[in-house]
Amino acid sequence: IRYITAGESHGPALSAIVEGLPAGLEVRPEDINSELARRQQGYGRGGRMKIETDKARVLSGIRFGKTIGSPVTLQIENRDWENWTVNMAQFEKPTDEVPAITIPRPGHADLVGMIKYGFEDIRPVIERASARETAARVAACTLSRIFLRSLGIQIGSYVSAIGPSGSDTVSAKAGQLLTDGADALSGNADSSCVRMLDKSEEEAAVAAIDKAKTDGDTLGGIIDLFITGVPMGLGSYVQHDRRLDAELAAALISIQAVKGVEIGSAFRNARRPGSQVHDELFIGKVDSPKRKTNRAGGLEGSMTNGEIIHIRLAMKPIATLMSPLHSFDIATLDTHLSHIERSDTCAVPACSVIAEAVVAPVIANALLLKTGGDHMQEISERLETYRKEISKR
Ligand code: EPS
Repeated sequence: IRYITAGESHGPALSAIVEGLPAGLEVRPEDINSELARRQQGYGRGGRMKIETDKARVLSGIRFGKTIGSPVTLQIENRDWENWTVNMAQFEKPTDEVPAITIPRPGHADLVGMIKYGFEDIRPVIERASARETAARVAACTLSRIFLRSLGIQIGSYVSAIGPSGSDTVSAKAGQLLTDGADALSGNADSSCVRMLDKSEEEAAVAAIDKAKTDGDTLGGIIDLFITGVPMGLGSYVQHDRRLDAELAAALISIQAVKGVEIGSAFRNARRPGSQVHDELFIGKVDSPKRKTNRAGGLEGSMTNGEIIHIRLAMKPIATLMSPLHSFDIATLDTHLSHIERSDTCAVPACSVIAEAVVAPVIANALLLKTGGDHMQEISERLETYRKEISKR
């Protein structure tokens, strides 16, 4: 399964083409649109989310509610486009001069992007570097997520820290919720405006976001992501490009503003002796291997080991500050405070929804490499056979 997105933040629409989905997968528009709605949520979002109500239009690849094996085309209209038809005109030259943006924002793609692509105006960089692109990614990746869910594999997350608020350890509540699958965890997190599990941490996060907004500042945070129901043996240690931990990390780092990925408790593990790190093996009730800890995050030798996959992500604060940082005007070379573009104070809750989405095609591909198959029935039969086989060992 591969996918590609297109679209500018203030262009007419965002699009995605998803190729390689098996035939016979049941898809309902609401399954995609509910994920798009989740991506728009979160305390600390800016004005854009009041304008948009993202919905994906399916232009190919689905017939009578099921995939047909051919590429799926998805399109999400940008409602804000009607306010940008002059500034973002594709062919007509505007009658009045559209002022160029020439003061790059530190931490954004602006400076390098304009030099690299030879622009005298930062606008084209802003348009495509914008995290608005993740709406198309969520729509595209949700198809893989639906595929996985139909095979008993669920992806969920919660926000463990926003700025100074929150915690550094996995919440005990998350552990309890995960026994019912990762959907239960995400469902619970969705009831919080910052997707946190602890009410007092939520209050601290809301207060921190309010303060950042008043200060014209922004806040990043930490997200804990889990995948449940994954059989052991996906991925491989035999070649660098088949290592599943590497592929998961790459998918997550590709999300705008995600700067760190930790598998299991990797950073804490690094400071402890091996005897306190590795998850000891025991024989379980049905003679299958069991671990009492999961510090490896469900991945050993770059393969799934049958435990819950656990990944932690660090999102940096958004680079557009309403109290701007020091920069310079690239046209005049005068020092100047950086450009202000409408933005969010905090988008960590949205980022957690995006993270849930982008790992789905990675796991789906690893699963399809194991089972093969072009339609849902043969894939689910083969997976069932494989699950039975490994449960005997
Ligand atoms: C976003 C849409 C953008 C920003 C945000 C994410 O909309 P606009 O550029 O029209 O305000 O709100 O993008 C950024 C924070 C960024 O740095 O690009 C969205 O749909 O998620």
